[in-house]
Amino acid sequence: MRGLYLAGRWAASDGGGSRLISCPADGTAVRSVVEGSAADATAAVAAARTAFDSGSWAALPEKQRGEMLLRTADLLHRDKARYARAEALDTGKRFVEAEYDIDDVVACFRYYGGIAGTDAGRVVDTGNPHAISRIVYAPVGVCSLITPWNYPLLQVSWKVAPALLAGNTFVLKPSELTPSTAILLMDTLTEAGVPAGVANLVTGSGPEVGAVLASDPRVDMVSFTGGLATGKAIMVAGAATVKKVTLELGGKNPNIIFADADVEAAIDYALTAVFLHSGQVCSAGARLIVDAGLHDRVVDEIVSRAARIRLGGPFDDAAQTGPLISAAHRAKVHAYVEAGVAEGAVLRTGGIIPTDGELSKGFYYPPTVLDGCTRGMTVIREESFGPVMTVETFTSESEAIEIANDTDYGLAGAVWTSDASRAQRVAGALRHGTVWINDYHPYVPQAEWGGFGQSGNGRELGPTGLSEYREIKHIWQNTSPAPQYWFPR
Ligand code: TXE
Repeated sequence: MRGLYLAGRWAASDGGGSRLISCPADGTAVRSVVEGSAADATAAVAAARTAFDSGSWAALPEKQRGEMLLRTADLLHRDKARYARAEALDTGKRFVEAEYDIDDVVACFRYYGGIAGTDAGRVVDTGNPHAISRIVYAPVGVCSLITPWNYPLLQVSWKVAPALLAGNTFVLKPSELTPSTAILLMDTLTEAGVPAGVANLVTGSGPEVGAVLASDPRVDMVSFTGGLATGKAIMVAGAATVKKVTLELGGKNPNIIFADADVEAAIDYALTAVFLHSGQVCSAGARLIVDAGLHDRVVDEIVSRAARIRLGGPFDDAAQTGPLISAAHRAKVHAYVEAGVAEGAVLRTGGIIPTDGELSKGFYYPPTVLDGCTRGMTVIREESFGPVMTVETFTSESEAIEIANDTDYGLAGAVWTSDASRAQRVAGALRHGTVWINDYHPYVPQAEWGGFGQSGNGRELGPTGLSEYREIKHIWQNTSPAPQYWFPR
């Protein structure tokens, strides 16, 4: 049984237990993993601290660390089927989607491996001929990396790759629901040459293991992706020792369709925006905001297509999307739908938990459309993180922008229009970290990802995603020191 990887070795838990991981699609047992204890988390932090303080990892030329990331990418590609299978069984998502995810993980490691050694800081022009002033980078130190269950290895890769490139050591805690690919990754990193103690893993729960990783004084930085409430708790826990904290906490993402949009494309993408991976996507376009004049045409068609989406398990070739991650999560999603209806929304399709046949074995929830929504409703304000589309309407561009920005979050959004000026105007006005124009969901590891408002702090991916794992240092050298006698002799 695995789950605890400390100082380059698989270890037994100190006082912890075990957890059976089962597939959300049908409840079949996947594997037993270590349910780590607080003592395990403390030991992992100690291992990462010792490795960091030895100085040897940070002292390697960045290029060499980059080569290890490139090797990691190659090994992940080699073992793609194994990784995708593990990911599909843990999450219940379709195997083919899990394969896409592993491709994205490979791309992330390749990106960070590829930029190694391309930015060593800068020389500052001080105007002083007797001074050399340089800006250089140093690793932050020991990083706690805490990740969720929706895109398990992808979320891990967005943190692990830049953390390693920058010369940090880390303790990774994947979601207790989906630890399998994080366990596999430890062996892959070791095979790629990452030295003992640099990469450490503790599987287990948030309150037990995560809380230690967020508060241990020997941790310099916490990078977290997950829910808003947990993100706030992590900030509080880190405050005692002023840790650097970066957070990605989801969103309530608007998808705006103007009357001049390519309606067929907008409808097609609106479905993917929110129903992909059954809505368990931080950037899911859950809020459809449509021109009032287009409402009936767009919503009728979306409702009819949503009702035909086929649910099924990872290896069901006919399935178009999978289950939710857990019974508890499904209950939460359903409660949001019920709250919406209670607050006046019109349930157009979905909203009923399947109780017959194969689907009754898993945590399935049907694609659901709530029409006639207004801004004060709970289902508009809070993230359901399920296959739930809400529909709001507008009658002017400024109203569309106002509705889309009326959220505590600010992760992502889209605008559909054939008017290039309007597209740029609206994209510029949206207070969201990613804006798609006539598209939804694409991202590349070269471009930053993260949110405004309560969607989080900091950015992942791109050069900024690397900067988050760096301290910035100014080195000043006086090349010909001579007394100044500010204070007389
Ligand atoms: O997340 P948690 P949950 C949102 C989504 C979802 C909600 C709750 O709306 O419904 O969050 O999901 C660890 N100290 N997102 O409860 O608990 C936990 O073990 C340290 C958005 O599953 O935040 C796991 O590893 N760590 C999202 C990780 O935090 C703690 C993706 C995330 O779990 C901890 C997932 C603690 N006290 C959910 N408590 C996104 N941004 O993409 C828990 N954890």
